[in-house]
Amino acid sequence: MRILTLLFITLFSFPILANTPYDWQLGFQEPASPVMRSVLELHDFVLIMMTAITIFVLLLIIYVVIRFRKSANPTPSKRTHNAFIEILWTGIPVIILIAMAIPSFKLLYQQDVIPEADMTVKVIGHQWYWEYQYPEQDDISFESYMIPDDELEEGDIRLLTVDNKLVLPINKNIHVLVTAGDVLHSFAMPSLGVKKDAVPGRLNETWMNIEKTGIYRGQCSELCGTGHGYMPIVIEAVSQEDFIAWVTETKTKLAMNEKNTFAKVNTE
Ligand SMILES: [Cu+2]
Repeated sequence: MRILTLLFITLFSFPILANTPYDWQLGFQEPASPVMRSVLELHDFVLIMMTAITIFVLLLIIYVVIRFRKSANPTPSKRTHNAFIEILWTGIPVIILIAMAIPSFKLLYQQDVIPEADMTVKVIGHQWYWEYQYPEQDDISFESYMIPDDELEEGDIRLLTVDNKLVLPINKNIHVLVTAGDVLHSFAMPSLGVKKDAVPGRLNETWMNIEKTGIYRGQCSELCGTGHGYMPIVIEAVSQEDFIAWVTETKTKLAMNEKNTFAKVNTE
């Protein structure tokens, strides 16, 4: 019983930092956008169906093994067809697949059709850092590099801390344009339900609506070279007022630094 309790605690304990991966994590990060909420719903639904089917098939196998074992059933039946059973095992899976396809298509459209956008942000993947541009905020543009291990400070998370975060307002439909400057990358934010390929010469688009303020962490999710594991994405979601204040502050910083090396300004 104690082992069971321990197992239960291990499997179902929720971390304090839900928007960040943690040791022995199972399952998803806490959803923080409507799309991720739907992803989680579909996942749970399909998982329940899968579990039920697996248990049903297992019970069926156990029943057959016991009921039709050689000693209990010495002369096996020679029957090869049973129309009723055949209709059942074709019809039921079809119904199950349709039941799963409907919510799946709904989710696909929810991710794909971009609602009226409140703002646009452009994300550019490079070997091996991200560049963020805010075309509607006077073309603010800066680069975001990972903080290497020897420069980490107390509380920083290894491989998931950057010098310049992508600052975004909460409760806004954010139109995200994704592209790359050199090779394939992928912009992925687990707790926001976003994963979009960054393709050189092509402009992909997606959207997100962040529901809570906080720090969200993601990583490049397309193998892009030796630095692939060292180009995390960190989003800082703030209130609308804080966002406006950040825009003003950043514009001043950029103006002071003609060559647009904002990354340097911020860490000095
Ligand atoms: Cu990459």
